[in-house]
Amino acid sequence: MAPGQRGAEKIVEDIRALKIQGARRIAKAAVEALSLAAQKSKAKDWNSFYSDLLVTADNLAGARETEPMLRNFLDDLLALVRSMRGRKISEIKSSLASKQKEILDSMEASVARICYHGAEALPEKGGVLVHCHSTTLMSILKLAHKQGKKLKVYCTETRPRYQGRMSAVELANFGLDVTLIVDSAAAGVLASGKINAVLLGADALTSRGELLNKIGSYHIALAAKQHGVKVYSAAELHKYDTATEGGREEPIEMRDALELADGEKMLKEWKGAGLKVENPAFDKVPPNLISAFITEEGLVAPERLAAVAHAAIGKK
Ligand code: RUB
Repeated sequence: MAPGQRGAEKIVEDIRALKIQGARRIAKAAVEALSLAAQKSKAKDWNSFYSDLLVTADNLAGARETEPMLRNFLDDLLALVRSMRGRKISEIKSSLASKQKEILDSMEASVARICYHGAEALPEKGGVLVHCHSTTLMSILKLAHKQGKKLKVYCTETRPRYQGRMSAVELANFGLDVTLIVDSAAAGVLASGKINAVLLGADALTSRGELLNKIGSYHIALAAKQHGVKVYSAAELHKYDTATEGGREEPIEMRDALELADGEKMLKEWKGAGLKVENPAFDKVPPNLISAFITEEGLVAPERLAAVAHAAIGKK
């Protein structure tokens, strides 16, 4: 293992083992891991330095499949190294450290703008339905609360890993009025007329204006459409996957069957009975169910997403 790899490997492992969750946290950790591998590398020439970084970048990209923001930022860092071929390794390391800071600062600036636009999109008072745990959504709702908006937030549990409980507790501790519901209650709550807006996060955005977010997002968006409730997805434009421009489908990560069972014993019994388990981590929500993406550039309709995102992340 190349020096510096161990720290980076630990981050890769934590991302893979879901100790680090949510697109923004994953992307930040990946940037940190690649920078760590770079700073600790003992490579004396450009070729070995670059191949050290490629190994770490590949491992990071493979750790979570449905995370274009992670891949976009790693690409930015690797492009910088390529542009400095022939320069001293110490100079490249120092430029990488500045780039890392620039990326992290730009993420904070983007989220601040998303919060502003997101809070503005919410009503002065009314119900908001939230699914999963998204740091972006937490910040929007906290800002709206600080602005004095009287929101009643409904959080789904978000099976199978219950990230929705985290959202519910975090928002209640912040002073918001929060109600926790099981995932399958979402359609009924939307039908009851209590909800004015659905707020979803995002793991990936595609050139067709689709949204990939935690499993369960699709049925919530369908029910919202049925009951005339607006669906917003709050997302930095770096979550856009340029690879989908060529027609490629965004991959959906499949998770361990064990997440559905109460332990190994139950899973073994299921297997013995010939039962199959499917556990996709994300849903793909089609553009006609999304009212707008709340981005750092303001509210963007799904049909404009590709143009706005492509220009913002500056990829050919
Ligand atoms: C988390 C999830 C979140 C997005 C957005 O899924 O679906 O809604 O990642 O989060 P998982 P953020 O727990 O499987 O990673 O706004 O923090 O980027």
